[in-house]
Amino acid sequence: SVFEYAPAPESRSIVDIAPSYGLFIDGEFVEAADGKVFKTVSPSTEEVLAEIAQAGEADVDRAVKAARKAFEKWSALPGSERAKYLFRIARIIQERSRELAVLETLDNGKPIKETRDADLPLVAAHFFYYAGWADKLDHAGFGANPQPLGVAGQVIPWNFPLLMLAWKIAPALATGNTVVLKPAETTPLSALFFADICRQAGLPKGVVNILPGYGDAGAAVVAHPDVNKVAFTGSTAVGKEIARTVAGTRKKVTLELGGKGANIVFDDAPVDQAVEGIVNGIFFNQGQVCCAGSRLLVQESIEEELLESLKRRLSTLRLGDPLDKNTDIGAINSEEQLTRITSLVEQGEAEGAERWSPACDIPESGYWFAPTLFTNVTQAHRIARDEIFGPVLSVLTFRTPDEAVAKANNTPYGLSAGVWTEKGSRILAVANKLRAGVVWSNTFNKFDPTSPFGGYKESGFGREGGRHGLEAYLDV
Ligand code: TXE
Repeated sequence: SVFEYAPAPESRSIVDIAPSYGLFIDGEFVEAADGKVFKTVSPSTEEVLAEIAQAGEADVDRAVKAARKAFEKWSALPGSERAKYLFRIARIIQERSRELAVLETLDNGKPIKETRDADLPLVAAHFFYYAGWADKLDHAGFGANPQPLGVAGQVIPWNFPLLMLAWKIAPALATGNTVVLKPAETTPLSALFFADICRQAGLPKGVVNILPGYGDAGAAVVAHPDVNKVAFTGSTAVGKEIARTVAGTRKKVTLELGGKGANIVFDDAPVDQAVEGIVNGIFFNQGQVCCAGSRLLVQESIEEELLESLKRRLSTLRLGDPLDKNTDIGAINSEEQLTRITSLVEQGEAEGAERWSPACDIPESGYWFAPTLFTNVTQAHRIARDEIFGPVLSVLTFRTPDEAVAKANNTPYGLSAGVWTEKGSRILAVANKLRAGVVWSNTFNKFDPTSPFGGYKESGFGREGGRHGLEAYLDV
């Protein structure tokens, strides 16, 4: 029975990383067809963590075939049976969450405080939530007997490796689809650990296949003729390429892309609370968050007071070893990302914005970027327009609510926004005018599996999470 749960053997103690890992295809860890491997490093030390089999086109084909075969039986199971597997996966994630949190922190560079208190609880919550839907799809408002699509090809990024996996895999399995998932090249470890959890949960072979590799492997998953649905989270440029690939096929697609979220602070906002929200909005996960509040729009009359308290607060942030539970700011995920952040910040300075960072010791090895604040920013500056995806906040001001809304919406993106004010009527009036998939009020970066998440405009289309997240995996 799937309810016979055996705890993890003692040997699998925290941070027991093997020297090499295979691809996970049809329930087995295997080498890549062409024998290729790549290395994953710890961004905080640059130490090699493990060697990983690198998927290519032949492996994608093999995985899709396994997923297709598994689909016949998996989709025919009663929803209540699929739910048991998902509940079991959720429980094992909880049981093994310390190992997973450490692994994620090592491979990604984010603080253990975040993996332990945010990523892992949300990952488990996602599986619990969608497990609950598996036998209630008839009641989801989609009509009687909604049907799964088939094989879902899923490509995910490195900023929330395991959480993005959960957002993709949990609804796919609950609805009776099978999965071929490609994790990001810089963060394959937690997805491979998850593959092991699937085995531990007794999930039938081929229902979940995990193919670490680079963009070419992602492109092969997207293009495979026997993939019925594509789900992608990543850059807007790759999202557009994927949209072009699936155009003219019968594949369904959901895209969750970049953002340039505005955090709007009105003069009646509780300043201390707003400062916490601003810090959380842009420094959580080193700002490598699609819905980050990367633009602060502050009402002119309180600019000085707010910036003063913000700078004071930034001076208390602790940057360093992500495994230290007191660390607030960890490492940037990769050298490439660090280069991208650095070059945009240099452009900000070159365009005349004023750069400020608190004093902080940057470790000698690893990829680091100090929390950074830009004032004297105009809407034309690149740091006000481009997604930086790093711990960099651009501050702009406004006088009236209409001006705040106009500036907030002045971006090709539309993923998130925040509104800080004591006035309930203003929250509703402003939120309804913001072209963003999520608007938080007097808080920021609050996530919940019951709530749909996704973008307007170039931030993508389709929703993940909540009842809406089921829609992307069903024919109704
Ligand atoms: O993303 P990519 P990168 C944004 C953020 C960041 C920038 C670049 O602004 O600075 O994108 O990051 C796979 N077909 N976001 O280069 O390349 C790739 O292997 C199919 C926002 O890391 O989009 C990885 O698994 N797949 C974002 C995944 O796509 C392809 C999160 C994401 O990588 C592919 C990440 C292709 N042609 C970056 N090329 C968010 N929305 O949260 C690459 N991939």
